[in-house]
Amino acid sequence: MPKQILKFPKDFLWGSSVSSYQVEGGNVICDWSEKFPAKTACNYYLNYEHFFDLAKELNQNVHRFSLSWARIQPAEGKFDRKAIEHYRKMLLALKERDIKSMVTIWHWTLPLWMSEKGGWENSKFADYFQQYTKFVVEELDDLVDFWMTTNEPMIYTSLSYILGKFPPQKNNLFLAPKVINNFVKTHKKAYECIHDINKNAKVGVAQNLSFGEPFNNKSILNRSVAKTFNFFRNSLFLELTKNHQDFLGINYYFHDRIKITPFSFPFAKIKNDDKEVSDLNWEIYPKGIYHVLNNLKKYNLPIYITENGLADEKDQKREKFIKQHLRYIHKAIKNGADVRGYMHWSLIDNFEWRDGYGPRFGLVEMNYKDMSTKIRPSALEYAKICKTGVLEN
Ligand code: IFM
Repeated sequence: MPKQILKFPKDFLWGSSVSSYQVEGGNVICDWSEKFPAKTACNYYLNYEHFFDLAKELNQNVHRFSLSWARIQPAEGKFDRKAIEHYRKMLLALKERDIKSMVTIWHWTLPLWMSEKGGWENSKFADYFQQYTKFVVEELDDLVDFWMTTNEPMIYTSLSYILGKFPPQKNNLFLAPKVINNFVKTHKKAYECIHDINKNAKVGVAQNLSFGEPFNNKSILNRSVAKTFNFFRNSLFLELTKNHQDFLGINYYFHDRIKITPFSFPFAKIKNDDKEVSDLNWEIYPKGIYHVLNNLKKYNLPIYITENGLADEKDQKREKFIKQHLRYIHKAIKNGADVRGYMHWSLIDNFEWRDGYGPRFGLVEMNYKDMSTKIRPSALEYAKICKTGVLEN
């Protein structure tokens, strides 16, 4: 394609995302910590001013981070004032730097007491979550620009209850409907609770959406299996919660080509082209974000890309990755998708769950030995776009 100058809307938000367990450190005790301890992680809990300075230096005007339920409510009925005051300080530090805040109330880790009660399988989960939400929103709302109740409900359900990879490590497909139903109930209840406290609050969920397409477009069977895949993977949660979202938070990483063979039917095999991949072997498919965004136009809601990124230790692919995704986001905007912001995953290298500290997702490199940080060259390129709102591609 010839070189183009693409201008993003005037008030477009530019930034990056992190989550508490992946960056904070401080040996927090939760359902992950015994088997998969993050230890000191990036020491972000104590060193947040340094990371916010880096975000500012990189011209970012929005920062997405999450609260640690385990720190804020270490025991049932017990809220820790020190922890909540700490998060107030963080929010004030963002305000001082003129960086908007997007706060995820729950990003994948549970306090031990909640997981001992069965976590997301507990039929009263939404009530427990509402108590926690009420507390944090009453304490922090005056400083928060956007709330997100939860992160990637469908991915969590699949990794924790179907594939058995994340705590509580269950392999039971039959538990999935119960967990998804609890996510829907929990989100709706939290949404209402936030709006009872502040009727003008902006509330969403970070949803990980994939662009799923049939491997063989000519086959009716393949097309209908791909449609079913898309329904469960991308639409189900959205459809069930669409009246309880003020904006759509979209995490985009994946493109799936759905292939069926006589041996795989009725289940589809996911087959990718894998032409270009990240360090985690995830296919890089920027065009998919365009299709994902186009499919969201029907909801008539503002859209924020709340995650998009890749593991790329040598920083050889990140600049191109960002620019190509932005190009397709721009195209989707031109085509009517109301996209209002982009948050790269991630500001800094961090604890990539079961993959530990190997994968490097950061715009900023983290040296875990001496805890020093180094801005990667791609981050400087992204910073130019953040500053001007213009992509020269
Ligand atoms: O690191 C995760 C994040 O916690 C949720 N979304 C995907 C990221 C990359 O795997």
